[in-house]
Amino acid sequence: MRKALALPTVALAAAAFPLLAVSTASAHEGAHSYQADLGALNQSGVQGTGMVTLDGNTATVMIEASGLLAGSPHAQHFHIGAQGQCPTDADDENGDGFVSVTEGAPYYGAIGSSLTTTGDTSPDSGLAIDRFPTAEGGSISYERTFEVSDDVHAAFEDGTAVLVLHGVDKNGSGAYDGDVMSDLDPSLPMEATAPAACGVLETAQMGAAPAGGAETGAGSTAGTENQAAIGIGALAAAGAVAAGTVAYRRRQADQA
Ligand SMILES: [Cu+2]
Repeated sequence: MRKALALPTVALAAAAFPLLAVSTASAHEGAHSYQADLGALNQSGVQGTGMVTLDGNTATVMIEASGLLAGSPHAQHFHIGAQGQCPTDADDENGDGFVSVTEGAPYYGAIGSSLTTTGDTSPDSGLAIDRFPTAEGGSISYERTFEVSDDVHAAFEDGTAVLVLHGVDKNGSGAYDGDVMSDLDPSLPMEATAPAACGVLETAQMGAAPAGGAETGAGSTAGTENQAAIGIGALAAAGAVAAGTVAYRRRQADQA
């Protein structure tokens, strides 16, 4: 009878302890958080925020954006390997009325990761339009955890990672169309691939604040200031990032 009683206790401890271990470890291993404030390109009117937590090469990405062409897919990428800047609408070098992906490349570089909803996230999926978010009501709320390459990781560390969302209804027709064809794929309208929003992924301090504030009295002041500066939305995002990381690790553990 004693064994029958003891077994459930062991099982409960085994189930609970890994979760505690994961949340403690991720705070102390130095996961880094980055944030991009998205600015509109091609007069899209798009606004939004990207948040990325990198733990080694494991990236948890959250994007909230609005003002996009409703009901249409929007390619989204980390661009890397250039100046870590965004172009402006004045960078329409060929005068076709669009700042294109090619014209933006000197600023934000090539695709480092494709922020798809399922499957491959490499540059190979850069135009996998059926695996990018559709902007229901003109908004995108994206979250995914996946592995990035070493060069993407390096770009985050040296400040040259840039978040770019594509797809803009420049002529206001309600669809991707028009006479100008894409510089990336001549079978697609330029509107489908032209950048709609861009933001440089800069280091966010929020990743370290909760641990310091919780452990020491001195840290609580800095933590409060960060919370005020970053805002409630970012804090909610931080919680979701942590939850996503745990969920991801559990999946990894299940597969192992
Ligand atoms: Cu892109």
